[in-house]
Amino acid sequence: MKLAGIIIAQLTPSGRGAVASILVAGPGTIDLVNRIFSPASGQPLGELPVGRVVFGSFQSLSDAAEEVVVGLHGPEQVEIHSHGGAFAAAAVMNVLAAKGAKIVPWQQVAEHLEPDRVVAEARVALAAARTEKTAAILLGQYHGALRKCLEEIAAGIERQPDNLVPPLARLHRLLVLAPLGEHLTQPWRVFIAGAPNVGKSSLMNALVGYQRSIVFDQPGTTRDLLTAVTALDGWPIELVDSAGLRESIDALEAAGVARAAAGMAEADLVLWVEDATSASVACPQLGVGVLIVRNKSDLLPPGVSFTDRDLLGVSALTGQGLDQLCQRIVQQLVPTVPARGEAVLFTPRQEQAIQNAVTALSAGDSRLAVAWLRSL
Ligand SMILES: Nc1nc2c(ncn2[C@@H]2O[C@H](COP(=O)(O)OP(=O)(O)OP(=O)(O)O)[C@@H](O)[C@H]2O)c(=O)[nH]1
Ligand SMILES: [Mg+2]
Repeated sequence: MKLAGIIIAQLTPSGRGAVASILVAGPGTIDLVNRIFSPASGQPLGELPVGRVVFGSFQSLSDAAEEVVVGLHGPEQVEIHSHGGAFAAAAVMNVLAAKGAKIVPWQQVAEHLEPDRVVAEARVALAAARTEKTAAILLGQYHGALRKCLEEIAAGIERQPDNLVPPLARLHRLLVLAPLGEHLTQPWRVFIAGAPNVGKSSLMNALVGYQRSIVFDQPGTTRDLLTAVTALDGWPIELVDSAGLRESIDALEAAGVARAAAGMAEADLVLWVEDATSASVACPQLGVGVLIVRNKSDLLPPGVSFTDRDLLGVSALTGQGLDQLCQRIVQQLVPTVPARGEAVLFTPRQEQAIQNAVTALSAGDSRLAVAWLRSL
């Protein structure tokens, strides 16, 4: 996309670092940087070929000279590498902004400089991927898996407008994987709920591997919602521990119970924890998936086990059954895994466009379907 003015963005994350990298791009970039950058060699940037890296000093607003390295990326694009940390980078960016350039978030730079919008979105999404597995899928999209798939479907429709079964099947497959695609950058939310004292916090701690929640032998210990992010089989998962559900006259506990009840309905999956040594407590009706977990199964007499496959016997204390529980959580959240290199939709915008293409195709409007596919 052609830029109307000069933009500046910090490419390195904020925080401590040895070097901060700042991108400057747009018409007049070289002239602007020349006005404030003095190369040690004395040769102005405009006289140097693209690809050159130049050391010199940068005149900041406080008139102090910052030492920087400038890389010439193109006729209208340079990268300035200053000392790391927020202060030095801000000094460089502020002087450029004072001369008319616009500071933008790095995500916008990706959109401006990357001609393919899907690839630009993949680049932004990649930075938010928390596991190797999710990053690998997004990397596939960055390298063109989704773009190629969309183009093949569009070309297939144009070639054979009377045979819409194969393109519809491919579009449906994209939509099947779309919920997973959205979780490549956002962990699934797994809510641990149940009656007081059944071992919800103990289960949370056992699953994350450290003492995130307070465990106590009295009911009503956990009040607020407590979260911890972990990965199960390489999929990012946010676990939420909550107050035990019961009628309480204690206003503080009642507030926690209300939060728990509201949070359950917004989760991707609820682990409904019960005490294996006591009678079951029915899980409230929810519009989300529920796994019933019978905790404290270490206290059951030897030989007693759960025959119902929908009940999972575990012990947060001994770790018994936790592997199976993790497997069931993953099966429930990720029922379909993309093949290696397969196209995956990963933003709501992409999913909406594909849904529109399916609607158009189902109504027999193949031209509109192709337009939706190429709009991405
Ligand atoms: N034997 C046994 N005891 C357990 C197990 N899990 C938890 N407990 C005990 O049960 C008691 C309650 O555990 P918590 O994890 O605090 O229970 P909770 O459901 O979070 O309780 P609230 O926050 O009060 O609702 C503690 O004394 C734990 O040590 C288990 O698997 N086996
Ligand atoms: Mg608790």
